[in-house]
Amino acid sequence: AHSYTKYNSWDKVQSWIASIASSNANLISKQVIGNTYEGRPMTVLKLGKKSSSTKPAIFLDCGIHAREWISPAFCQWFVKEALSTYGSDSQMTSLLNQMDVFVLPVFNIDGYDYTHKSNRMWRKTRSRKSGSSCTGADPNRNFDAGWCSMGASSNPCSDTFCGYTPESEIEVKNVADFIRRNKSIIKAYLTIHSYSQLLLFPYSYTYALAADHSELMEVAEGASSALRSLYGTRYTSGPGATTIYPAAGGSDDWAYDLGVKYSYTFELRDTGRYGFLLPESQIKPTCEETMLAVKYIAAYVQKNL
Ligand code: 0X9
Ligand code: ZN
Ligand code: ZN
Repeated sequence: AHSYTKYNSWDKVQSWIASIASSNANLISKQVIGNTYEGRPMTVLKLGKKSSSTKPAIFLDCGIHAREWISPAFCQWFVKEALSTYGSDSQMTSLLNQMDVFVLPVFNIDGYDYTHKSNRMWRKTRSRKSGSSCTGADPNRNFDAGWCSMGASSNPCSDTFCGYTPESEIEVKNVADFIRRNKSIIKAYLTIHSYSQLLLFPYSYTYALAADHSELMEVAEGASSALRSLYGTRYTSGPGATTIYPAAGGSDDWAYDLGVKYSYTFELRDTGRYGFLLPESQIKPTCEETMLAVKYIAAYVQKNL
């Protein structure tokens, strides 16, 4: 059965998506934005109170990298918390009254499924191309942002293979098309990874500072202190290139250059003791503390609409 405190297989996440949407029709609608390479439907949940006018929105995705299991766990937690606190938590109520939150619970579904069935440490998509014996590209090197210029590999066998062209991975194309289509309403882009306890923002494809560097840093610092207030978990904030490493083709840089100012990459727990193999006992505390950071950013965005 599905559990918020376990790492659910794709089959369980998929049936959870169907049931949570059908039992909360007042606050959730869903739309398929395309299929993965292996044909699985990519479903975006739209959370928010229905309104006659178009609402500004936040886009949240999880599971770009297959082995980072705490990430899809967070998106599921976020949906549950949003539904269960709407009407009682004043911030969540006001957020979902005024804005919509688009949630893509698992971005790289084929890879996620593969980590459950074959190779726990798989990172990339599962696409194949004739002429190469290696499978998959790194979806976070496949966006059209300084594509493959640094911190990415053109070797199809590398874990950071940038793909044959920008958006060659159908999952990346589906998400990029969705964000382009909704560009006028999307005010923030949040993407959840693990691990290292970092809150990153553009740029990663260059050492140049983003035009909004100071504001992005201030909001990141506020979000990190909100996160720390619960269990003392320490996060470092900063631009990707200098805070983790330079790496082109990432979703955060792409969204920012498209015009989505509040673009952040979370690297959740831990700092390496368990790494990608974070025990299930840490799902609840990790998600609860991360909620505070996400809600901090959402409140800031809402206040500055
Ligand atoms: O390398 C990545 O894609 C991310 N780290 S991870 O360990 N989860 O793989 C960091 C992404 C930071 N942003 C960009 N490089 N654009
Ligand atoms: Zn990642
Ligand atoms: Zn809670």
